[in-house]
Amino acid sequence: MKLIGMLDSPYVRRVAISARHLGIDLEHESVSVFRHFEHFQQINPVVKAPTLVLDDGEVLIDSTLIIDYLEALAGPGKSLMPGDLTQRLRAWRLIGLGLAACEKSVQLYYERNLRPAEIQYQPWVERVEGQLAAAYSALERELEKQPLANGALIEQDGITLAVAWSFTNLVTPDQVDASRFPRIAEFTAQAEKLEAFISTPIT
Ligand SMILES: N[C@@H](CCC(=O)N[C@@H](CS)C(=O)NCC(=O)O)C(=O)O
Repeated sequence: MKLIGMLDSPYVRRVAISARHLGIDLEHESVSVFRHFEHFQQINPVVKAPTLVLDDGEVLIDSTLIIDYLEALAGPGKSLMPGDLTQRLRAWRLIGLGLAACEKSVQLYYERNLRPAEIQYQPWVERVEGQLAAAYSALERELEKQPLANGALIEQDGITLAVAWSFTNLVTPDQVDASRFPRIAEFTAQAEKLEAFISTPIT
């Protein structure tokens, strides 16, 4: 199986890190949705990263669905999701917030870097900045209520949170003041020391 996409995409990176924690080997091809658009199109005409190409040539998209597939392949006892329903619900909430933070960071990045300055729309930018701050504020409150497992016990909520925070720091660093989100910053600093994170560097 081959994972297509750049590791500076939080979606690609969460798949790569999850695969390692699930004990699944993925070949990785760094193809950019922008710089290698035509090559990407040949692999997947929709040009979405991540793309997972299965051994029989079938193509899967969307990080959450790809991770779902990897979870199914890994089998029982290896899941990155809690078995207990209350904890699983919390994980779904946190993952949703982490993915929203990724999406809002991507939107800001595209607005600032792809749209010519003269047609950037400030009310939209402010709306997205507010949504990004709201997602991280909710995550910070969640960590205050209950710490997240880290280290060898890290699960999908922790992986997604750390990948999101590192990504926002990379593409829109002005949006993430570590002093406003100290628990998230500390959690991510520890997660980035894990082998699976180090071996899938964001840059
Ligand atoms: N919900 C998707 C989002 C994937 C996504 O938007 N990836 C970006 C790269 S970070 C992409 O493919 N951008 C190119 C495009 O949308 O045209 C997921 O979880 O995989």
